[in-house]
Amino acid sequence: MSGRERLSSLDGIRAPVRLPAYRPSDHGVGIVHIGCGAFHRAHQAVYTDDALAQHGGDWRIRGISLRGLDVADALNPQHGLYTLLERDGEGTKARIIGSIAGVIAAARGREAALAALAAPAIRIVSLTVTEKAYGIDRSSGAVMPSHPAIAHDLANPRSPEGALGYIVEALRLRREAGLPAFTVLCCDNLPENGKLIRSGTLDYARRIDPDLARWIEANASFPSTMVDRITPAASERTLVDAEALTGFSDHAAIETEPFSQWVIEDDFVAGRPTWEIGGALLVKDVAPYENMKLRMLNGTHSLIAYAGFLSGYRYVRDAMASPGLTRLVRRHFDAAAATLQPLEGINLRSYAEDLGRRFENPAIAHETYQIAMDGTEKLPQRLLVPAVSALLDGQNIASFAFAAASWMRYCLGRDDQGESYALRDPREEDIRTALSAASDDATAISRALHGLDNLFPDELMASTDWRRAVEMRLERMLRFGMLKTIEDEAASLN
Ligand code: CS2
Repeated sequence: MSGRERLSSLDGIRAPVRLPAYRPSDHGVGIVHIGCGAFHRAHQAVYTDDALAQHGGDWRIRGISLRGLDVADALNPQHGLYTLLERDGEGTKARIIGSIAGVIAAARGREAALAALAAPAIRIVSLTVTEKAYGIDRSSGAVMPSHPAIAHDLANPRSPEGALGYIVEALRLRREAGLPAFTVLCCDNLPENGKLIRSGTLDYARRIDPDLARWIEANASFPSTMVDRITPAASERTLVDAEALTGFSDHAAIETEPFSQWVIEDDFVAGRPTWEIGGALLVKDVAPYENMKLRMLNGTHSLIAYAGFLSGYRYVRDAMASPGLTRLVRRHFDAAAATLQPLEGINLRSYAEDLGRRFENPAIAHETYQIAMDGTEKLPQRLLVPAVSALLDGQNIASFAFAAASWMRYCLGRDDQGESYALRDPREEDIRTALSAASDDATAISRALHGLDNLFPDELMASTDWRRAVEMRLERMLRFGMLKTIEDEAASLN
């Protein structure tokens, strides 16, 4: 870091840097956000910044980091201020966001985190903690007692560590204090995320205190949301550019693309900021938007991540410069779109074209390895459930099979040059155990990975067409390498 003064007020920052059009300290906190990573700062905090500028209100955000101290240590000395860089081929625009009031690192102060959640002014608790953090079984909606945070919190409900544990303990404290409940707003990329968190929260609460569970059911709400903005992890370059543009050193700067979308189920028990000011869409049913985004954007992202990483493409934009892989990307957009219901006001063809352009954004360095992380948490909603729908509707399953085979190839943990890498998946151990019992041919690998508990839907497990489609591709990947397999698969589309 340079010797420049640290960002900590709005004084001395000049156009073209955009400043909050309100005085942050004039507004109280109304939201607690759990998981204040780059995505939250590029997305919900920005919509809240827009709403505060237009309509005011006590809607600033207090962050809680469940793990780690970095975000709190970066943001607190800056009074929550940070620089958002929006990048595309035309250049980089900087904006200072003022909606975050500060961040509590739970690792340093569980009491402070619970007090923040139980504060009378809090009306919304939103979350971006990643798919794996919840510990909810997707098919039953119950919590998984073997999940580390759930196991800990069920045994120690008054001193929680996980997201659900914090929410339920905070709601217990509120009920005890005669305070109203709050809206729980999940902003992670999970299908029908509100419903899922609701059922996990209620199941967890029931195991501790059935009466509390009934109170939560009657008083809290859990709207679903679809969130979208491609936000790579901040890099040294992010910080250097933020400093050059603002004149201040900023340890919490982040970078993102110009595009942003937020679709929210309008079901809030105690009000909400006017997020529509920043373009959020408030609707009755988020599911069709969520499916579109998870299947077309995230599904294709995962395909690019596995096939691209194994082809030596470090960033999504590099993968998009490969003619073979882009053909497969476009095929995937079509295959995913074919599994969706029509959505009023949305043309899926133009949505796909926009996605292609977003993935190509030359100014966004989004690592394939970052997206490849946590595959077992991402595959079902992104690739496997739509594959079932394609299979049952007699549509072409090739693209889903190609993506699943790429993930399997990735699970081997070494690339075509023999270099090894960490899988970074919460089920890494299960994957390793399954593979170590299998021989190294495609059929055995595919059988072992299909056999992982609770991952592949039954319809795919039982389909010889599906299994053959995956195995055949995996076999080519093993024999000829990823680059050649992509070229051949793309050529076969002619
Ligand atoms: C990505 C998402 O890392 C990933 O798994 O697919 O983070 C993606 O960039 C966002 O959902 C875009 O809104």
